[in-house]
Amino acid sequence: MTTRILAGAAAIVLMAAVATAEGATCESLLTFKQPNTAITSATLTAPGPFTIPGAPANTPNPASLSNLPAFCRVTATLTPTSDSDIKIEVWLPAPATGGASGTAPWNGKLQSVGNGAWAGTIPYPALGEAVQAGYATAGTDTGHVGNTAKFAPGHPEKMIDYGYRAVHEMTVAAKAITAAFYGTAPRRSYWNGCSTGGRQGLMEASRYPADYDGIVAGAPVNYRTSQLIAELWVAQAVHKTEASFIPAAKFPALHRAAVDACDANDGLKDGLIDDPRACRFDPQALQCTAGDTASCLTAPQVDAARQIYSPAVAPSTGKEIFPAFQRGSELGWEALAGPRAIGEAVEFFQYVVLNDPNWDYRTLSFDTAAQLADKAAGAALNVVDPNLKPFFDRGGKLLLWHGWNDQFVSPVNSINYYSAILDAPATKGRLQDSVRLFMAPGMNHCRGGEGPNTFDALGALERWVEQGQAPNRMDASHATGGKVDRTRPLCAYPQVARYNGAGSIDDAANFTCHEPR
Ligand SMILES: [Ca+2]
Repeated sequence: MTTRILAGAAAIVLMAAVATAEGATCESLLTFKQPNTAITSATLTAPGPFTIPGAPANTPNPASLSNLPAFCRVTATLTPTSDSDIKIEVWLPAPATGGASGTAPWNGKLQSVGNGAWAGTIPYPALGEAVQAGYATAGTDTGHVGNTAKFAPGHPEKMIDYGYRAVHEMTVAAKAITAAFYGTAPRRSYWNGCSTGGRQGLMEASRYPADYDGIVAGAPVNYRTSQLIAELWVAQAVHKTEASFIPAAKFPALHRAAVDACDANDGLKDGLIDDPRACRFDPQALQCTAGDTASCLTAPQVDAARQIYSPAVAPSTGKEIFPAFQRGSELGWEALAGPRAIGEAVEFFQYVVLNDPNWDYRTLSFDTAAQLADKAAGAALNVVDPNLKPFFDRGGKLLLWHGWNDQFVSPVNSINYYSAILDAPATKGRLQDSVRLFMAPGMNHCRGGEGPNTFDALGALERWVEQGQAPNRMDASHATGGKVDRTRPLCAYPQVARYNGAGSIDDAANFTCHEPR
C-alpha cells in the first residue's frame, strides 16, 4: 500500500511532548523483561538505506530499503512453548524524545504488518513503509525459517505458531516494547496484511479481539487448507495429459477474448469486468479451427481452461471445496498453471498432511482432499467462524479487500466470508457498521494488474476507527512506468463504480458508487 501523509500533526506533537519526559534510549530496551521474551538486539539505526539481513544477492524482493528515518530496531525471540522459536522485529521511529526541532518522529500508533505464503522471513519491506510513515511497526517470521512447509513434521506447536500464535505473541510484545521506548502505549493499533497477512488479520479479529482497533485484510486465505487444494485443482487441470497444458504464450489471447466478451456487461467498455461472476465466456470460443497457434486453444486446452474457471469440487458429490478463478485473471495463470505445480501447495500435502516428501500432486483425489487437509491443519490454519462479535463489540473495524483478477486466491472467497459475517446470528442486522469489503476490478493478487490497484486502505480504516467515517469508496490508481494513467473509485461491496456519463473514464471524479445493475 502507498505511504500516506499523516494528518493531525498537532496532536502528534503533543503526544511527543509527553513522551519526552519518559522516553527511554534505544539501547536500554536490551533490559526489557517480559515472560517468554528475549530481546536479542536494540540498535539505533541511522537515517538512510537499510540492508535487509540475509538477503541473497539475487533476491526477488529488494535487498535494501531506502530513505528510512532514524529508528530504534529491536529484535527479539519469543518462546510461548518449548518448541517455539519466533523471531520478531519492532521498529520505532527515533528518537523517542521528539528532538530539538519540535517535530515528532512517532505518530503515536502501532502498525503491525503481515506475511505471505509460508512466511519464514521478517517482512522487511512492509516494516520499512510503516516506519517511513511514522508508525511504530512490528513483523515476525512466524516461528520458522524459510518460505516452506518443511518445518512442519514433528512440530505441531510450530504449526500453531505459524497459524496464529506468533502474530498474537508479537502483538503483545510490540505494544509493551513501544510503551517502554516512548513512555506511552500506542494510542491505536492496526493490522495491515494481504494473502497470508490477510488470514493473519482475520485470525486476530477472531481469536484475539483485543489486539487491534482496526484490521486491513487483503485477499485473505482464511480457508487456507481449501485454498491450497484449489491451487492443485488448477495444476491438475493443465497436467491431466500432456495435451492439456496451456503454454503461457496463449494467455494473452484467452484474456483478450474473455475481456472482450464481458467488458461491456457493466455498462462501460474500459477493459475491465466489474463483476466477473456474471461473465459467461466459454473458452470454446477460442478453439482452434485450422492448426494450433498462440491465438487459439486445442480441445484439451479448452477443457483445462474450463476447469480453471470452475470451483474446486469433490467430483463424487459436487460439493464445493473452494470458489473459482475469474474470467479476466488469465494473464496471471502462469502462477498456478505453469510447467510445475506450485510448491506451497505440494509441500502442504508432502509435509503437513501426508508426511511423504515424495508425494505426487497428480495423485490427489478431490473427493478426500478437503477432509484430509482439514484434519491435519484446519484448526491451526483456517478462520472459519464468521462470528466476530467480540471484536466488533470493542469497536473494532474490519476492512476487507480483494482483486477480481487474483491468480492465487479466488476473490469469491472474500465475498463468501464477508456475507457469512453479515449473516452470523450474533452480528446479523449490523450491516456494514463494523466490516466492509472492497472488490477491485482488474487487480491481481495483493498488487498490480490492469485495473486500478494502488489505494490507501489503512488510511480509510484509520478515518473509520478514529473519526467514525465509514469508508464508502476508496480512490485507486493504476500506473504504467511509474506514471498514473487511470484513477477509479473502489466501492463498498456490493456497490460498484458507475461512470457519470461525462468526462474522462480514467478520472475517479467522473464515477459514483452505485448498487449493481
Ligand atoms: Ca467494463
